[in-house]
Amino acid sequence: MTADAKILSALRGAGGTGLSPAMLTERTGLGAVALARRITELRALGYDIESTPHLGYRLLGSPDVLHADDLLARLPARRIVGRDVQVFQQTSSTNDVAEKLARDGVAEGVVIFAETQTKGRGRLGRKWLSPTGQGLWFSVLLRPALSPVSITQLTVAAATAVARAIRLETGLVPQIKWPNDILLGGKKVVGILTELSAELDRVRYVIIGIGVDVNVTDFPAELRDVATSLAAEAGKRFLRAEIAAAILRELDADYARVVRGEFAALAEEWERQCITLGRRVVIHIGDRKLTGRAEALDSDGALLLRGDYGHLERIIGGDVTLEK
Ligand code: BT5
Repeated sequence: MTADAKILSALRGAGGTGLSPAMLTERTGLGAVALARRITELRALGYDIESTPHLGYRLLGSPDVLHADDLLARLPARRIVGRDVQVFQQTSSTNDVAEKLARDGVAEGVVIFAETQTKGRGRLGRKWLSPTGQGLWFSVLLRPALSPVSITQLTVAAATAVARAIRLETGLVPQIKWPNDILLGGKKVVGILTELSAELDRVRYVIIGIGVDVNVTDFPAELRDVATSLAAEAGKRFLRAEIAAAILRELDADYARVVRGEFAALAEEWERQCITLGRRVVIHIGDRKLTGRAEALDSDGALLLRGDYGHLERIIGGDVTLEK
């Protein structure tokens, strides 16, 4: 842990009680001079750190900025997802940054955030809007020992984890639309883009890119009817670092479940929140158009579609429209 992460984590742990300079020095292992310097820097970043002779240091407020040390300080000690966190002010796409790290041989678990993306993307080259400072635009690098056909398990795990984190942090009740959308009130609030590099029977790495509209208030006209944000649904803004940390904690837990082979339990939680299953759907896959009833997930995370003539088809990707 970096010095800033240690300070923030110690202060957060102490809550309203505060910590004397001596205790903070002891908890962080920093000397008094270094500690004072770091506190000045953190205040300059917008952290409201009070210091009084009586209560010592207290963290009264955090700014709505993404700061790698702050995010690290909010994560559990033992973890894979969020092992390392990097924050960029601007990138083309966080998936591109993560991919470069993957090719350089960086270990799994690193998470790349950007305050904005100039080329945020969805599936099939679609654009992903990433307004500065208003959402969470990030990518997680993973190296699971899964076969390429099972990779949809990770998209399902990611959607389940993000939906759970949103529920826990905001009280809102998200719905999942197979394979990669999370909706609130029928509008998209999260998009997930899973990209992988694989050989025939072995995954080299997977990058899970996640976009969460946290405090986006002003969507462009073409998205207004289809997109929403946590703030718009809850009627109040959220501190992005809190939502981010909750998502990383849940992602870490669910990634561990997939790696341990406990996908079935995860899929049950997913199915309870899924609005696709049991519905008549139209699925576009490239030029193909399929219609039928979305019946279930299979053990790899693929969607089983019961076609109009009774046959069962296994779908691993595509654009789903729910029929009324
Ligand atoms: C997705 O694609 O939903 C995957 C989006 C993944 C975005 C993350 S952000 C971090 C990482 N870095 C990236 O470059 N990407 C990932 P798809 O299912 O194809 O949906 C794309 C469609 O969603 C667009 O065509 C728009 O209609 C809509 N859309 C674009 N921006 C949006 C936003 N901010 N909120 C809600 N909907 C949006």
